[in-house]
Amino acid sequence: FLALGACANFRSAAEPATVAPAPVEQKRPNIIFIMSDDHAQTAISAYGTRIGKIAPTPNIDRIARNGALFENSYVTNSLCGPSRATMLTGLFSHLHGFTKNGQTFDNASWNWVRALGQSGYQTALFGKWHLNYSPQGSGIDTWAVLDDQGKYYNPDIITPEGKKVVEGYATDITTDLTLRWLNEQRKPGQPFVLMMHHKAPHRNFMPAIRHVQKYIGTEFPVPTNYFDHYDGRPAAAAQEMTVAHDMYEGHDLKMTTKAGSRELRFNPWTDDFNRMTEAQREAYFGALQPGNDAMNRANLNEREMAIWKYQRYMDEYLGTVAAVDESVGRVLDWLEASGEMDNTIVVYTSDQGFYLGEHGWFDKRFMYEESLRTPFLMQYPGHIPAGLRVAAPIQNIDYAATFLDYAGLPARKEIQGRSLRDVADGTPPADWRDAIYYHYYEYVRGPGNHAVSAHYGIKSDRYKLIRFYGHVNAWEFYDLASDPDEMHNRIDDPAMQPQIARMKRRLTALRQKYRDDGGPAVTDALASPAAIARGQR
Ligand code: SGN
Ligand code: CA
Repeated sequence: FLALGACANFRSAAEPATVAPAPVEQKRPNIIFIMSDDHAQTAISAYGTRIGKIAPTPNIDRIARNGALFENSYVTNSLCGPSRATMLTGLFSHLHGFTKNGQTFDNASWNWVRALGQSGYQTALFGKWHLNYSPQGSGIDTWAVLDDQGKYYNPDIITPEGKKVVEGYATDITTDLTLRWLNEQRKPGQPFVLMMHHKAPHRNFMPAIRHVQKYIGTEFPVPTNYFDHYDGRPAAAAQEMTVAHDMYEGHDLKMTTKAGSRELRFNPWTDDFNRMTEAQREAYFGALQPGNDAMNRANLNEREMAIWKYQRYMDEYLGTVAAVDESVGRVLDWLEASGEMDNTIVVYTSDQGFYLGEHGWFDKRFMYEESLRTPFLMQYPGHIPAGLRVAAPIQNIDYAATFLDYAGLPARKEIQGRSLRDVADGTPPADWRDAIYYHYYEYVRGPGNHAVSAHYGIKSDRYKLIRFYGHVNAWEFYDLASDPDEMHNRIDDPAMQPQIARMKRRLTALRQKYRDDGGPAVTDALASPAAIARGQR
């Protein structure tokens, strides 16, 4: 299409009648970038995880069958806004400037979607944005986004025309907008970037009516470290994110005050339920009532209650994942039916991982495995081998470079990540990274936040070294080969000192490579006043 256009422009009257045929131009692939919010790898069956076996995600798994599953996919800062800004720009948080939620992303910043748009792609975004009020000015042609974090039921949707309530369930509304764009607004024949970004399964974990009952009665295995005491791990001990004590019993777990009642326990943000229609409320809370009544009658002790909450958490979290999985299925079905499958890259990812009871937690933020990891699956038939499992460590700084590469655009030197193209071909370059760098900044106590101290660190194929600073000042060191659940901080273990020294040197080198001088230097003594002052800035 582009080649023909170019020919037509250059043809002049003086040109001879016989023109050598233009070289066949490689068709530029469409890109469908699907992202959910807080979807743990542990809740995707293609990852072969304990939860995935019980609550399968057959449609997300289709992407792994058609293409590649990235076994070692990580974020750079396990929080929504920073992660999204990183995906758009290919930069670590300190360089795009969005280090904590609530900061403002400058929509005028360079982003890969605008770059593809300027090169002839149509671009569209539906669902969660959460970088600021709207994508206005970001260079995305067509968009309709959830307001702020987004509501599960009857959400406010922001478009260039303003904000209005749309009746229905957020995941379905986002999918409907996506399919309507594909069917009615897209210009066939022109490549496109389409972003479908779900709110689910983010807190407060509300499944669609059709899925509220889906996992009730299923017994999920309680993680072996659910009753973690955080011995030797002061930062882990200082958090406020346990399922047992920090989840809001009304808002998150929809627990009632007594048998026979629909009155909710602690529920500070009433709008989530008040905005439901009477029919939605009846169906939703009606489905939960037998479980709530039984719990209220059972007079559970503390340990039993902690386990009851874990089971309710899984019912609700995985219930919301069910609609996300259906959504992915609808988009893949569309690709099959439209004949666009072979010319489309489909990515499924999340803005970060999430704790599903490991260490007793929900939420994310920490550099521990479950929230450092994020799902990443990518298909491109004929280009990415079907069923490939990629072991090379990747990070969300890589996405921008990847899409530029697949779209045939020049690499952008400012980008800190690398194109995944060779990795996804099954032939990772010899100089691919062998360790990843991470930096988390947001320390906030109080309702809805989780009091996780700022920290940075390095993960190699075997070891993880973390420096907490600001609120808690501490080093942690894990040997993931012998301690995959990160229960034993070996920082003071004499046998580990040579490894720790080596990892500190590698960490310093990564901080230099990524130009991050935020927080204390690796060599700063733990409690030095200068280090603490730097950590707090
Ligand atoms: C809200 C949640 C927190 C969550 C943050 C960040 N509280 O504040 O539990 O950590 O979002 O999530 S809530 O009670 O308001 O749901 S993020 O995905 O946007 O980073
Ligand atoms: Ca998130």
